[in-house]
Amino acid sequence: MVESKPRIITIPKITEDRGNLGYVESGRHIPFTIQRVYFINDVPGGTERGSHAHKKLQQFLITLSGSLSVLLNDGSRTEEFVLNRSHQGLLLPPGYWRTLRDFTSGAVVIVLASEMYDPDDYINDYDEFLAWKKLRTVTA
Ligand code: T46
Repeated sequence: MVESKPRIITIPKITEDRGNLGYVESGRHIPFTIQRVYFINDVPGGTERGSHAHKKLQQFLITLSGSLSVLLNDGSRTEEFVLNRSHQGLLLPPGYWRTLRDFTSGAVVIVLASEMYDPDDYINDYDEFLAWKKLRTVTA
């Protein structure tokens, strides 16, 4: 089942004198099978990333180092999530216009994704996104 609301999920962290280890299992900690992993790093100060929505893709974002903000807009309201803990991640369902910003120097975010990379899954225009949301509400 595809969850409809974004939420923070705490993942297991094994803390030892020799350091920490965190892990994520498909179906146990996140509600999808991981098909792809990508990461974002070396983001210059003041840069924004994202500014698009996905029709189908589910993602789980974990900030391994540093901090960043994720703004999620559902077509009517915007919610902000600050990601700054490596043992917590943001479950990001499809159907949200996302903006990533306020990357601190050295921030690294790893993203676990439910699908392979598919440019056709992206909505890159905000008005198109609103129209797509409206259509979904009518047909749901
Ligand atoms: C998202 C946010 C959080 C690939 O070739 N394969 C991939 O798996 C990805 C994710 C990207 N790319 C290429 C496509 C572009 O030429 O890498 C380039 C940069 O991608 P993009 O401009 O989409 O990067 P962001 O940071 O704006 O968005 C990414 C994800 O694409 C998107 O799904 O939700 O991170």
